[in-house]
Amino acid sequence: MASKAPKQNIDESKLSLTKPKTTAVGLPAVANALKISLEQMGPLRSIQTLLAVNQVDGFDCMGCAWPEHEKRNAAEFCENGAKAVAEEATRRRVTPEFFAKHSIADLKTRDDYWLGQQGRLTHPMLLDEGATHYKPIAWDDAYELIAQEIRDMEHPDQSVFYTSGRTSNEAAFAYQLLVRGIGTNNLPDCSNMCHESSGSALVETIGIGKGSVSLTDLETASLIFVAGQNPGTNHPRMLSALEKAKKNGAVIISVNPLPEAGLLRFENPQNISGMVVGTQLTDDFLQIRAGGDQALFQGLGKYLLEAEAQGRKTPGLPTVLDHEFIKDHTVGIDEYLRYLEKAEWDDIVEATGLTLEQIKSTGERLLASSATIVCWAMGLTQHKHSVPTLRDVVNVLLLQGNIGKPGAGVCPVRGHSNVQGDRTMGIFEKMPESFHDRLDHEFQFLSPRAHGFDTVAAIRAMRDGKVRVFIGMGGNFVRAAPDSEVTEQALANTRLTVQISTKLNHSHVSTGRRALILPTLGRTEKDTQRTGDQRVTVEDSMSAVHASRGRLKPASDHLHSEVAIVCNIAHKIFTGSDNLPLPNTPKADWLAMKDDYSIIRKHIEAVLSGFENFEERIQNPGGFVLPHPPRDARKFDTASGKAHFTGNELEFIRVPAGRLVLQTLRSHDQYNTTIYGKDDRYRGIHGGRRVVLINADDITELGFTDGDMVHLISEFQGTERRAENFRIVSYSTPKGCAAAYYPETNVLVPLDSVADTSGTPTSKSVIVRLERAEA
Ligand SMILES: Nc1nc2c(c(=O)[nH]1)N[C@H]1C(S)=C(S)[C@@H](COP(=O)(O)OP(=O)(O)OC[C@H]3O[C@@H](n4cnc5c(=O)[nH]c(N)nc54)[C@H](O)[C@@H]3O)O[C@H]1N2
Ligand SMILES: Nc1nc2c(c(=O)[nH]1)N[C@H]1C(S)=C(S)[C@@H](COP(=O)(O)OP(=O)(O)OC[C@H]3O[C@@H](n4cnc5c(=O)[nH]c(N)nc54)[C@H](O)[C@@H]3O)O[C@H]1N2
Ligand SMILES: [Mo]
Repeated sequence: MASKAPKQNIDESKLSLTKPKTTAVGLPAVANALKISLEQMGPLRSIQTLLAVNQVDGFDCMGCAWPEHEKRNAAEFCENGAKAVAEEATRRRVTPEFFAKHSIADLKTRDDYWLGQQGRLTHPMLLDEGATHYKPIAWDDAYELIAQEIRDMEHPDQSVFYTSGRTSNEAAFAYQLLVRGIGTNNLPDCSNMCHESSGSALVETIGIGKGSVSLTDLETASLIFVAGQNPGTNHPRMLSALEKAKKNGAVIISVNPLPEAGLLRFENPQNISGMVVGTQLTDDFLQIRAGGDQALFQGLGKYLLEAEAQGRKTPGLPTVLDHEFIKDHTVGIDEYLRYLEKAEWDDIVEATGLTLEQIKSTGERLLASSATIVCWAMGLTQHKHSVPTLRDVVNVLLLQGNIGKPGAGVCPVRGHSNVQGDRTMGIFEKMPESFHDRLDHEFQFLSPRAHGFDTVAAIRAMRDGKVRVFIGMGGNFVRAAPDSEVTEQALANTRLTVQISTKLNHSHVSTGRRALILPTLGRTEKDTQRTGDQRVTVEDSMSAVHASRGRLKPASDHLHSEVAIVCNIAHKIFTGSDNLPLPNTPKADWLAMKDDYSIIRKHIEAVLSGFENFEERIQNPGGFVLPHPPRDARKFDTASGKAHFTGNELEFIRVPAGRLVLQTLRSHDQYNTTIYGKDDRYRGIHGGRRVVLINADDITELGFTDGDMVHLISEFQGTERRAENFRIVSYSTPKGCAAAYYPETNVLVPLDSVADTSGTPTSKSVIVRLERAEA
């Protein structure tokens, strides 16, 4: 039997600490995954469900976007994938009776853990203007209400359509068509807060915003950087790939302010010998200061040039630099070299907090490598200077010809399981003209060309009263976005908020004047429409597209699929019998698309290149891999047709005296804003989340001791934001660099503090001071 959901918020007074771990996974992970699965699903459902994860003809794990191998293990899942699945396949339910019992005021006092643990949403619900409780509403009435609000708008840009990254390709494609049919490009998504900096830097330099490596490349690389990423928690299956790479002789360098367990050592629970021995994954750990990565890569570029001047060689090349590649396939090296010359070693050392010897020996690693891959995640994308940082990563790879070569390339490791696919489908506030042209041609209408709002712009527009309707396709906007109080007020300024969700979260209680909850199917569930059982498709971090089919009976008989919800809304708006048709409506048969998702796939095939014979190719168990010109043929879809070296001014964070730079990160027991449990096992934190990890010397210098309770005050351009009652934990992190969990600390991230070019909130560099909390 599934256990009862918690009755209380997390009791932070129960917090306890143990020594941080240096090894990830192994038997404790399996035990922990099973414990959570049994609690949520009971024994039979646990086994049935977990065995179907990532299997051919099973469903795609929603834990992360890491790719599957063609030859799959019987149990192709990891501890945190199992937890993500258990959260969705839980037997607990949030019913109309639940909403009758709990007022909005009551629900607002609950924490993310409590809300998420209540279970799956079962019925569409309406919170009417001025009401204290959600009440059930019929699906048709809910669709009518949305259509009415949209048709009442004075301008299409008064609506905002958010997407989180779990939505299938089919739902995403239909959704963007609905939105563009209404006449706006206001399509902010979680990517704006996540890998947008990667996309910005990669499109500009190599002509495509996606990673250029395959699993085989990773397993055959000779040098792998893992920078700004905690795969032991967030991409555990990546550890198996790193283990293989290691066995094949790769050198692995971890670049991180924190000594993350999974990066150091790994015990593979799916490999019996591994359980006994374990693998030392990291050869060199560079404990870098927050925001020091651009300096590191500039230093590495300088080192390669010095080695070139000394007449040294990269394995397989006559020189250090790959001159043939540089001449045939790149432009802009002179500009890059000018900036490298300007960068001073003293600044590089200060910015990184590393020694010159560490940087030089990393340079030696590059000189010894015939094929280098750089992997990264949020530690590199959520700083003010993230885009230049990633441009400098690309620069270093280009020098030795490490793009479009086996075992080499860029590897931005995506978060949500279909965030990359959603972008391919057109979930983007500024899609290229070529996409619009093909969309218009397929649906015989004129899609709007003016760029829409990204996440931060959408919050500003709502704050300023310019938005009437907010629709969230999954996700938890109010908690994921920066500046929580501002975002909450922004949503309150709208006339209607609609959340299409599987589970209860704070976005259901931070509403506009009226609010709807539209409960939807999850990926584990059977999706039956008029023409029979449907499958959907997803794209992983390495551009492989494949089918996903749920097997479980839906959590309630009243759920509509995401595709059905989109098509029903569109049908009401564009063709509803009581309404006059809008001018310039896409010619699409929304009801047919809802009945048979292969019709949507036909449209996708017509609009997007790379999807030829879509339906046929997803019969293949592994699906198919989308074209990637730099990877496949060293072709670059940039203005010059070549890869671009770029010149970037060296930037780094200068922390004011008496302050710390705070990064907001994930614990082991959470999925973004969903809190699975109270522990961060690898970091030795148990039973609570309101902790701030600080370097021991900083604690003393700031006049505190380990265990003190403090308030965190963020300082930005003369404004202050507060998050109260955090316990100081003395932790191995560079001086000046602190860490605390998201989303508790989102209240500290200023809305206007965003990365240049990409607009991503600077969630990994918030300047804070500490204030003693009264005991
Ligand atoms: N179990 C689980 N899996 C997940 C998620 C989850 O919440 N839970 N979330 C999913 C999503 S959406 C995403 S985007 C990914 C996130 O995956 P990660 O990016 O691994 O997630 P974070 O916890 O934000 O960790 C950031 C890492 O970067 C390091 N870091 C911080 N600042 C810097 C810096 O300036 N330089 C360097 N070199 N390192 C730095 C931090 O110490 C930390 O190790 O995971 C996905 N998978
Ligand atoms: N301070 C700080 N803020 C951050 C970050 C950070 O590192 N620090 N990370 C950022 C990143 S990388 C990301 S990606 C965003 C994440 O932002 P979001 O994607 O908006 O947040 P999630 O917590 O993943 O969303 C969880 C909710 O999604 C719904 N859901 C789950 N599965 C499904 C499904 O299959 N269909 C539908 N329709 N709904 C579903 C459930 O109701 C659940 O409550 O947060 C960002 N915010
Ligand atoms: Mo993400």
